[in-house]
Amino acid sequence: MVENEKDREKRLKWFRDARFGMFIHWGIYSLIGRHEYVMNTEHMSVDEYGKLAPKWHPRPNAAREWARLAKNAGMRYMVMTTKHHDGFCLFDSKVTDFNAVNGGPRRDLVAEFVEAARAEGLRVGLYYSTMDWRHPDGGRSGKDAKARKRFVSWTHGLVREIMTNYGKIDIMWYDTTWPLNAKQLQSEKLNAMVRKLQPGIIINNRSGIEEDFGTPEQSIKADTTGRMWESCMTMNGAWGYTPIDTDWKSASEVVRMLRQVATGGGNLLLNVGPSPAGDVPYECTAVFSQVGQWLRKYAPTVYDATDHVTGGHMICGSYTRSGNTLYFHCDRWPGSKLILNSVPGKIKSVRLYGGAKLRFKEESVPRGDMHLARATISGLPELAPDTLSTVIEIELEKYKPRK
Ligand code: H79
Repeated sequence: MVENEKDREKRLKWFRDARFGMFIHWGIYSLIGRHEYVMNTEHMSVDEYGKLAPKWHPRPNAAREWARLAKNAGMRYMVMTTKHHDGFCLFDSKVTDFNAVNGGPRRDLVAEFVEAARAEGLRVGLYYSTMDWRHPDGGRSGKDAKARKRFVSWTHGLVREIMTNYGKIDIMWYDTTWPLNAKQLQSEKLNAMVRKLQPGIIINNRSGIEEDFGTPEQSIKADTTGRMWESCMTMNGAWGYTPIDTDWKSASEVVRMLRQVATGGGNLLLNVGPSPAGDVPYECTAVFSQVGQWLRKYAPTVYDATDHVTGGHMICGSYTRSGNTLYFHCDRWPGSKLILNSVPGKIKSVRLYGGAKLRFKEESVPRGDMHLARATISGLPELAPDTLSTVIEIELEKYKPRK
């Protein structure tokens, strides 16, 4: 049955409102600590790589700490890798032996994850990469029809397991289909099965079919067609545990990314690569707690404010908007006076978000045969009240979208 737009929007409602989620990349690659691609980048054979599995002994229920961190950071959902390109399944499986219950952990890590996220009231997504470096048919299925038949049936079997064994799942997060296209992978049939097993589920666009939402990776790029989107970003440069990469994002960078996704009506799925034991790197926990603290004050300026506000480029920051209220997020504090160009409407009042009213002056600056609008807000504190980002709330008489 074809779903109409209204029903799709109903299904997507919680996701559109979620704004912020935690991505978890965890697997036997975490033991090496050099990126989740290590099997590929260091040319490890299937046998050599497989020897890692029995060596993995993560702490029981490590996911509970991740879920508490996520909740405290203001995140509303979590997505975890159930199988990355290396083929190791973090869940109990009858389809493959290469799984967490059969060796190493000897526990179903997906079950632990789902239980932990639910306990914190978070929505749950499962990541599954249909690319597979281990399965003998994984690579050759691109050209060999017999291999493809086996590999596609194997893949559908694994997806069936994760969509069957853990109760309600909110997001199906596919990754790379290489070497197959959607037709070869029979993605239409695959996703029909997923929707039958999980009515109400939201599916990303990486099974080769557009489905419910777009997934810009390592970039924040709004979809301006109204289609839902979610940017996934790493905290350092890798998804899997890579402590040698110390180029961590700061709390202000995360707050800025949140404002950027809010402006474009999308979500931020921010990644954590836990250690083999299941510990979240300190550099992440520190940033998450600062972001959470900021969000407790400024939540409405990013969760409930969307819509692209087209103002001229400004060095101090940028807007989100809710109705006739603009929120100017100061990435760089201007000192006692803030000058805004091209405010989209006549200003009624200005205040520090959650604080004192501020003076303002509106001018029309002649330029050739045009008049350019400039607003000067004064009486600001010399130093930024909030170091991560201070928001100035501007109430307009009526928001006038600029072309
Ligand atoms: O799971 C994460 C990535 O492993 C996966 N998608 C996210 C969510 C992904 N698969 N493929 N790609 C991303 C693009 C591949 C980039 C690569 Fe590379 C460039 C692979 C080899 C060169 C980056 C640099 C990874 C290894 C070295």
